[in-house]
Amino acid sequence: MVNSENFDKMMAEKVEYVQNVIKSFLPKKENCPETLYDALVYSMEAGGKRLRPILMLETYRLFGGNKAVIEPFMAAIEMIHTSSLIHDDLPAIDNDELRRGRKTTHAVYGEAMGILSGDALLNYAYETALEAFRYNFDRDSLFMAMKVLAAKTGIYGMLGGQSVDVENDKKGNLSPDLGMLEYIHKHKTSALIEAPMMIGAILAGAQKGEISCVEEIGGKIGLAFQIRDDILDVISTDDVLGKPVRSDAKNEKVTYADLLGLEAAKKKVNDITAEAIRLLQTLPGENQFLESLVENMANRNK
Ligand code: GRG
Repeated sequence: MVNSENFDKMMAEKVEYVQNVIKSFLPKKENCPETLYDALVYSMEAGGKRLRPILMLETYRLFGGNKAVIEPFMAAIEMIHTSSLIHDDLPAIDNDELRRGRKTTHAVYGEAMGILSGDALLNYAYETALEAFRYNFDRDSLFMAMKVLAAKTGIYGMLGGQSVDVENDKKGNLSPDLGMLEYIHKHKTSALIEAPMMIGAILAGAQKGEISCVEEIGGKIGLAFQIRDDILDVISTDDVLGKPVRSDAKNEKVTYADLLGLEAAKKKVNDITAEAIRLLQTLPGENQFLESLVENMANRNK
């Protein structure tokens, strides 16, 4: 593990590097309708922790990867994640007006532009990832990475989980229990943690069994991350989180904190995280920063 002072310094450097990578892949202003361009850039430059591209990069490094071919995928995963946040905030879903410390995209540009910029960013993510085929790199690995990116985002991943989530509330006809909640979290949230880590492993040339292990690790990190998100929704403030707290209560969502109680939910986050780190340590290679990042994600305050 990296000590906390070094961790903060390393994290700041990595975020800066990721920001530059993202910037270099953003659409060009020319030929892009002006408001659509503004809305896209507004949402992508709003900040955010940039965890998914960093998890991708660090898993890539764990397996010895050191080429620029990872960069279009790093930008693409953040575009997909950001598009999901834009849509998640829409009036039809969570109806939130604050995200990443500023007004949500639909609150600034209107609902129609919120829908369209989310769609445009999702599509542009694939245009961006396909840029990797311009590099002199193994085509089978690129194809496998594209497949993971698409599948983990789609109906068998994030979108599938989110569609069950919108029915999972106290007013709906589903009766959410821990099993259903785990399904939702594993798809809605874990899928977009599994994807970047698997893509990092694939592009670094990891073996099939190692990629499966990385998928399992990503699943655990994602589940812990979402339970922590549910806890923060109860115990934090709008200012610290940069998004509205008590959003789950407002939308009558059932969460782990509801079903287990806060203390048991916190214990679950710690137990799953310990298991994820143990599994990471079974993989060849070593990445102390990655282990610290996983630990930090479980204890995060925002
Ligand atoms: C348009 C692709 C697309 C999807 C729409 C709305 C939706 C389907 C999916 C929502 C998925 C979602 C919001 C899951 C919650 C995951 C979560 C806890 C996100 C917050 O991630 P952070 O904390 O955010 O990493 P920052 O702002 O730091 O990047």
